[in-house]
Amino acid sequence: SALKKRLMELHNQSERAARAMNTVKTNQSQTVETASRKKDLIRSEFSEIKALIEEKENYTLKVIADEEKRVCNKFDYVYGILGSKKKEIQSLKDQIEMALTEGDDVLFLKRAAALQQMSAKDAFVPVIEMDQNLIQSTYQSAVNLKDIVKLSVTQSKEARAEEHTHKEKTLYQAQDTLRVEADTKEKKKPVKAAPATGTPNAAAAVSTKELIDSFLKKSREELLQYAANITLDYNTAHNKVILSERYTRMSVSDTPLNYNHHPQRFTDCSQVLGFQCFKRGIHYWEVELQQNSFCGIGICYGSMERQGPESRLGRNSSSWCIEWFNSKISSWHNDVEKCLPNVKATKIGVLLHCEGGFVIFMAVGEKHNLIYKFKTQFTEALYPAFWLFSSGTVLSLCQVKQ
Ligand SMILES: *[C@@H]1O[C@H](CO)[C@@H](O)[C@H](O)[C@H]1NC(C)=O
Ligand SMILES: *[C@@H]1O[C@H](CO)[C@@H](O)[C@H](O)[C@H]1NC(C)=O
Ligand SMILES: *[C@@H]1O[C@H](CO)[C@@H](O)[C@H](O)[C@H]1NC(C)=O
Ligand SMILES: *[C@@H]1O[C@H](CO)[C@@H](O)[C@H](O)[C@H]1NC(C)=O
Ligand SMILES: CC(=O)N[C@H]1CO[C@H](CO)[C@@H](O)[C@@H]1O
Repeated sequence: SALKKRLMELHNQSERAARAMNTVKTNQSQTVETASRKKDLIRSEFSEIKALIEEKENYTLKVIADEEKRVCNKFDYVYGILGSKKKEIQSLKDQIEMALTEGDDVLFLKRAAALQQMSAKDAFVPVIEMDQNLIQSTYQSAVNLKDIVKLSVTQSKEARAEEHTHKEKTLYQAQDTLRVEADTKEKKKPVKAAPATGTPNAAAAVSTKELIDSFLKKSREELLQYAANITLDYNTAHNKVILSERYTRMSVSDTPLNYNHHPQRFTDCSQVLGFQCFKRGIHYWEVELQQNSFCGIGICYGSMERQGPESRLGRNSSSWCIEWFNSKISSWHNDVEKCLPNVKATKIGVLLHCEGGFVIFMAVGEKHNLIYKFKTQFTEALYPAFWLFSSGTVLSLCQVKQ
């Protein structure tokens, strides 16, 4: 009966295997179903996206077509007028020719007198053209839409890449932790406490505020006393950022440039840093925006990441910036965005006070010139930093004469 028991066991085992097979099959078909449902949902999301874009395309094309029609109608009208004018002139010409063949002198003189009175004015042709502002802004709206789509598509690509590296990092960290634990068990090393970075007290906060206010009251001439000449650091430039005019002008290339590999180079975000860095003192520089649909001006620590979505200005704890995103202006630090009122100025002043622990962004030449101020305790040297996204964006560092 040991054999019977064995048979029982085998019977039970086989039943278990059969059940497991069923589960696998059921789970497989469930997976197929779930995936197919999700794919349908994604398809419908994308067809909605495409419809929205197509609607925008249709609308944009219609704006141009309407303008074309308006101007063509005018051309037709003027052409018609010119046609009847031409007929009028022709008939006058004919009448004069007839009169010249008149044999009877009296009749000729009479006719000539009458014809002298008649005149044909030159036809006036008005200037007719399409509204260039309308055409250009309509085209620009399409370019902006493209930039937004491009930006969000590349960002989700970067986020996916980051997810993978993050998983790897976590794995390494887990291994490191095990190793560290083993070490401490052996050596019983005391754990060092992290240095305290206590919040500044109220008195200090008040004096910082006063200090900032005193800078906001300064005229541009006074600020220029702190002027720093800044040039751009080629080794940090992303391979779509073109540097020109002796490293003071930056723009965006449509095709990747063949910059050599460098550990300081941005690989994912089209950014570049200044060559000069500031650890102490007060520094002021100005940046001219020549086309600012998508760009950012800020400062960062030299230790800021150069890879992955976190290397974008303002998206980490090591950088502070103002960003122009289509028609929106925001401040960014530590991945926190604050929307700001629009500014017309195309020249932006940056005042960095290292010891005071603040950076002020100002609209040069505007009455209320404050765009935004960040207050913090800087712990490392700071570099001027720039993000340039859309093609056509040009930023120039103003060289200050002293
Ligand atoms: C086989 O399964 C039955 C009921 O499912 C149980 O009573 C029995 O003890 C099992 N036999 C063995 C040998 O595992
Ligand atoms: C099948 O699905 C169930 C419930 O979803 C789950 O508990 C089980 O682990 C799955 N089995 C396999 C082999 O994937
Ligand atoms: C856009 O225009 C095309 C052609 O006129 C038309 O077939 C299509 O339905 C329009 N799309 C939308 C979303 O309005
Ligand atoms: C900045 O550069 C300009 C031109 O190269 C020079 O004339 C000026 O003295 C410099 N200013 C400072 C503060 O270094
Ligand atoms: C390098 C760096 O500063 N990384 C930080 C960027 O900011 C996020 C939070 O927004 C931090 O988690 C990162 O450590």
